[in-house]
Amino acid sequence: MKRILVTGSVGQIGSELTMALRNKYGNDNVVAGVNKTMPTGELKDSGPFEIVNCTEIEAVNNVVKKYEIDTIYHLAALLSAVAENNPRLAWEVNVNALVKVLEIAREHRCAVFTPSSIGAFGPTTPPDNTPQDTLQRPTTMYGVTKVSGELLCDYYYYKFRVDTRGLRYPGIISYVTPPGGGTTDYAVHIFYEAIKNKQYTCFLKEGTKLDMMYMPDALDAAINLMEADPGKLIHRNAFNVTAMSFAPEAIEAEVKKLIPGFTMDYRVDPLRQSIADSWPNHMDDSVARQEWGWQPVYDLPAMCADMIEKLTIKLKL
Ligand code: AKB
Repeated sequence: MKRILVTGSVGQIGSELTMALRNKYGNDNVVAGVNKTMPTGELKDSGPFEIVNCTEIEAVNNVVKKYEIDTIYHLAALLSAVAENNPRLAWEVNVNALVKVLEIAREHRCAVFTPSSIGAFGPTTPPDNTPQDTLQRPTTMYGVTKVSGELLCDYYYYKFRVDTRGLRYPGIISYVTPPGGGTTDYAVHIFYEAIKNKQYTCFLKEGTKLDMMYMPDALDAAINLMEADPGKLIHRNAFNVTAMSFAPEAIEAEVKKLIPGFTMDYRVDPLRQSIADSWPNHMDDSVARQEWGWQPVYDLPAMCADMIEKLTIKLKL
């Protein structure tokens, strides 16, 4: 049985991925790595957790040794808008901490999962059907850290044979833990406001098309990639993966069908709009489909229906 450490385990993806991994591999085999925010509820009660600041190599080393970890899902990272407001911290967390995790993985022969993002692309990348292997000149600090992370993971595989694997995630939509400071967060906020107030003011402008994915698919993608036959992986790190691509008006129309009377207007946030404008409209994820069988379940209508059902229960409305 695998022995897993999840860093960033109280974050948007980490909180749900830790639980999915505990369900699959056993509660005691999955350690929730936390930094400043302590876990609560099921995440805290269902299995071990440890305070591990990934910028401190000894902290990571101690947890890996204590639990005999063989696989690290390294999710501790700053999202795009936060990174743009604090580029030095973004480099420290998104790159320097990753190097430390990779060094520990090299020493203890751990496999490492690291998420990249659509943010690894830039304005000169082909925006439609963005190929797996293409031009990457991001203009955000977030993007610079994500490209660096992709290259570092490739390097540790080729040079030291560390089993590194990764995905370029699109915006992730979930009703469990809200995202913190991303450019795609509007596609989560819209549901909270639609259910509570039947009104939402969107911070990206009409026509801003971006790739998105519902959380169950994002969790399956990470776990299935880590379970994939290594002999079939040519790319290893930074697979394009997407499940849907839409602009704000398309999700508005879908939400309206389920919550009659819902309205949306726009107040554009210049920072997040400029970040979104530098990202692709829609990635080609056929390489992930070929190499390890990537196949999302949720499209826009299915995601909206499930979000509204689950969030209404969560908000007790
Ligand atoms: C963000 O908006 O920063 C993230 C991402 C697409 O990487 N959700």
